[in-house]
Amino acid sequence: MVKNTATSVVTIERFIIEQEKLVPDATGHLSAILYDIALAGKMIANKVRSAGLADILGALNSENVQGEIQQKLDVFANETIIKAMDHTGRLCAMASEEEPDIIPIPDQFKCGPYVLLFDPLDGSSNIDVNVPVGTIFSVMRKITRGHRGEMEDMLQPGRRQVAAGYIIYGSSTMLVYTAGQGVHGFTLDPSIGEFLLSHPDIRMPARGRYLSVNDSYEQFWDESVKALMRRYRGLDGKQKAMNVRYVGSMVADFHRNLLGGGVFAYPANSQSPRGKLRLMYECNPLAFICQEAGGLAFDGTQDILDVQPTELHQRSPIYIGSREDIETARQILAEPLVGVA
Ligand code: P6P
Repeated sequence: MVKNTATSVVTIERFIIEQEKLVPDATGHLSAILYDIALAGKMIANKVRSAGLADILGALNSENVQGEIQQKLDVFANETIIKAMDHTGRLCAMASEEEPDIIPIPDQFKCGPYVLLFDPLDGSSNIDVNVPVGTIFSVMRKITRGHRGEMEDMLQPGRRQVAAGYIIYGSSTMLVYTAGQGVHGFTLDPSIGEFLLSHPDIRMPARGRYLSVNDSYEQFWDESVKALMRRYRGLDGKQKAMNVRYVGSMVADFHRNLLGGGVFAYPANSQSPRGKLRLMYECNPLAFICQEAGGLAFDGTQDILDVQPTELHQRSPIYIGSREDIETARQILAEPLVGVA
């Protein structure tokens, strides 16, 4: 008798097709975008893994639109994603953290019904010291008339995202995404070059163990933020102290909190009144994932996903993570502080 050798191995391709069947009017464009991003992720992972050997570590003598020194891997990751996506006929435009304006689809290629926004390599200043970095992406439908994507197609509130995800180049390479039907994680098996389903239907614990914040900015926070951090640290006696874990790479900090529960906070401060992190391709995609996993994300006054963007590279304060911990932030940041003028 032939032994059933079928394995329970589920590749990301198979999973995406199964998910597509849940959407009656699916055209296959979004599924194809997700495959293509997975391919780009494998190519970037390959370079990140060997960065210490190839001549691809270190900085270029160039700055990106954020005024940040570009790392060689930043530019490689940016170009890899653009080349993987610009000819497929799924997108009408792209936007990247590394590029000042929207990236049009070359004339020789067809345009499609979606836009892609991405941070090709978030946390890249950590590359040379082998700290995990990540690619973050966000997909929305085109809303303007005509074939070509326009800025208005990009500047939609995060609630309009149809898919979002990240690839974390850590101890293993993982792709985590949502298309509105839960959050699912895939681990790259380098021996076969496939992302395999390893974390189906991720749910974020309602209350977290970890607090991720760079408190070297404490002197610049307003009093309500200081009160919130005292609460998280158990210093006002109202809750158990959270463990502080701060990698300085948002994808790494977020991923740990997604799986283990916790809060990542990058508050506004007097030096950076709108915080540091970018709304369109850091805060929005991670907020969509977080919400789909049962968590919350807000900017200190409103849900991140409700913010109406006005600029492609605008920054936003962010408090993102376990639902109950973010509700605590809402309460404390909304309270008029007693005894403070
Ligand atoms: P700071 C990396 O540069 C990044 O954009 C995020 O990945 C990270 O969470 C944050 O900045 C770290 O910023 O000011 O704490 O170094």
